[in-house]
Amino acid sequence: MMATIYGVPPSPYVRKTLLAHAVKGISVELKLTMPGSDEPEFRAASPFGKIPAYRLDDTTAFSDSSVIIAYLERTNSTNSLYPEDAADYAIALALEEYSDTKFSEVVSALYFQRIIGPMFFQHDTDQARVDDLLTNLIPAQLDYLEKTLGENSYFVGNSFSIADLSIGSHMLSLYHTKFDIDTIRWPAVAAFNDAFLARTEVKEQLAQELAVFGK
Ligand SMILES: N[C@@H](CCC(=O)N[C@@H](CS)C(=O)NCC(=O)O)C(=O)O
Repeated sequence: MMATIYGVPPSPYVRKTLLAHAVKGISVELKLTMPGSDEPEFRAASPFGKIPAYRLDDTTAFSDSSVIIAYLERTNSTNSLYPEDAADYAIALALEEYSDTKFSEVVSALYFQRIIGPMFFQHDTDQARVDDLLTNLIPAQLDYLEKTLGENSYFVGNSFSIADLSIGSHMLSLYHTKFDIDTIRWPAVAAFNDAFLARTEVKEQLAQELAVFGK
């Protein structure tokens, strides 16, 4: 039986979950659901109305992108997203956690100000907030990511992991905002971003999102 994801593709956490399925070559049904929807079937999977939520069958459902992807890995080890080495595994999880909280906080704020707010909530842009995000808050996180990547192409070890998937998923929000990743200040982050955008499943995901935005 095919599992169901509740959510909308431009949510960074739904995006991350859809991409994990694509990386592993697992089909999944997407049931378009807005955050906060009070649809009972969705709320049974996500009591607080957050997307993504996930349903395996009539009786088993749960939410949170990290949880869904951890489940997926247990059921299908193809293209594993978690490093084998215990220390690398911990570091990858720590970067996923960082990305889904601290990095997401500033990126999602700009994404809301520039794209989601005006498009879906008739929200007027707060220019002072945008300026602070562009000049201070986002650059500080890109400095951290640049230092973390160093000379490497992946955040942990020599292969694509949950850390790259999570950071890349939020970078795709940044891509929508047209934030310019300065290649002089952040060469490794810019190269990581280009490589992420060049992945087949990311290109397909992006096309799906642009369709939602009517672009
Ligand atoms: N930790 C969660 C975060 C999910 C999340 O915050 N989703 C947002 C949409 S991008 C949401 O549903 N927000 C509505 C809310 O918080 O009530 C995950 O990884 O899935």
